[in-house]
Amino acid sequence: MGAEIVGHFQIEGTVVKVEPLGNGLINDTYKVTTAEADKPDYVLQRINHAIFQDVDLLQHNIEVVTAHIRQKLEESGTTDIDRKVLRFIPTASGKTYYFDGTSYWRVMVFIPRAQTFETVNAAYSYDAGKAFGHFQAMLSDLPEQLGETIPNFHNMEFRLQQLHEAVQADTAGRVKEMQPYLDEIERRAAYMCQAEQLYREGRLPKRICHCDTKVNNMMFEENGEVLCVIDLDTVMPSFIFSDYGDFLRTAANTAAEDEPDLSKIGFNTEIYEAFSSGYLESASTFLTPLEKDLLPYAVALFPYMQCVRFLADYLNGDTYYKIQYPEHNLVRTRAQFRLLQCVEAHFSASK
Ligand code: GN1
Ligand code: MG
Repeated sequence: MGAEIVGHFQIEGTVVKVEPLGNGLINDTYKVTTAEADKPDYVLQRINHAIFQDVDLLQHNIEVVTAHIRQKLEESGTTDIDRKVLRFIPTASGKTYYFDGTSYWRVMVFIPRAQTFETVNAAYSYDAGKAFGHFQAMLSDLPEQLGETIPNFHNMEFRLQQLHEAVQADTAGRVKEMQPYLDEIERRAAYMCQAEQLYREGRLPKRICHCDTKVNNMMFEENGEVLCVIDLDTVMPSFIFSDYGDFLRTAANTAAEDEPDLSKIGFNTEIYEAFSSGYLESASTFLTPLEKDLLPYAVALFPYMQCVRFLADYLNGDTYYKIQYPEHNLVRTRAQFRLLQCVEAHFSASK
């Protein structure tokens, strides 16, 4: 099946194998191996069209962003650019995606010998902080305004509204058991929505952000050097908190985002500090004082937002995130809420 799809793209080499790759929660990803040693391997992805409804806009954003970064890297004399920015392969008609009548597909060059991690140490976090700050800095002069590939993606007010709708509908009959979490969420709602409020008052800007800066969306060289940021579907205008906060949500958690044993979950302050100093090193050129002041808010915002999103999906009967077992979204909700409490405990103790 995969090889036939890949045949619609202008790849080099002969496809010998197509096998699943990675563990994203949204798209289906495959590695495409070619026979010839001097030809690249590829990554084939089926775009989750239910979630990314405007694939044309999605791919347009990605093309603009990767071309802009490529140009910046060329101007700065960077070598080995195909390892530092993704390269998408066009189809015969010149588009970077193919529609087979049911699904949308895209193909990019596989970066060999690169690694991704589910957890990182403080040294890698510092480098990752620099890399995400640098990613935002490179995109800060993008001449073109990008569209939102998922409207209101990191809008906290909108995410709460979706949760309220899920509670109203109670499709899966799960609202009653989740009431304690719903109460905890409401208690924090006004604080967590402050970014939207500040934006309306004209005090907080939106910038081009990655919006999915989980640890495993960054590629590292074998020696630990950061290569590039992957998974560009959600690159769009957002508050800078998106990239800063979502990395820490995954990297500074001492356990996985879906850890069932809550006692294993904690906030790793060493990683928090290392990542923050790396991020500020490359992002302080463009951050406003208010953006910098609100970074601790961002650290709490993302476990909170993810808790709200997992809970809404649980209440809706698990229609958005891939799940591996029936209670998976419940376990994820609990784990994110525990992480939020750990973050809150850290910041109230350090006041
Ligand atoms: C999704 O596709 P993946 O696993 O990188 C989600 C993120 C969530 C994350 C939670 C488009 O990312 O927003 O933070 O799961 N992406 C989308 O693990 O909803
Ligand atoms: Mg991913």
